[in-house]
Amino acid sequence: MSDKENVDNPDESTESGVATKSHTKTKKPSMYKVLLLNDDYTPMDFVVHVLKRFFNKDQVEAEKITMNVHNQGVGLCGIYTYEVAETKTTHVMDLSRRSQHPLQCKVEKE
Ligand code: TYC
Repeated sequence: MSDKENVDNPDESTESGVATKSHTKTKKPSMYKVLLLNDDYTPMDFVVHVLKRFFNKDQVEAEKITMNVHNQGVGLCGIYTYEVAETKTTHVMDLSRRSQHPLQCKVEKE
């Protein structure tokens, strides 16, 4: 807490006695995990494509995450602020539905 105080007036020795704003809000936003869930029907290649397109993974990383989901039932795509996590999840679910794959994606508070 103390390291977040007086960030707009770091040198208190120069204080004039006139009140200035001394407490800047620096609260970090809550972060949210985007998770992919396994199913028996979505092709591996589609999952890899989703991870590259929406989560900026390269081929090798996308294949690793896909196998992780396939073997463990769930896998981490990334950790984002709430709006970014929800938007990415919506994009994944939209493309999955339009492609007629049952792939599920969900947001979980970190
Ligand atoms: N289990 C799927 C299959 O065998 C592959 C798959 C991987 C599906 C990851 C969903 O999130 C997923 N074709």
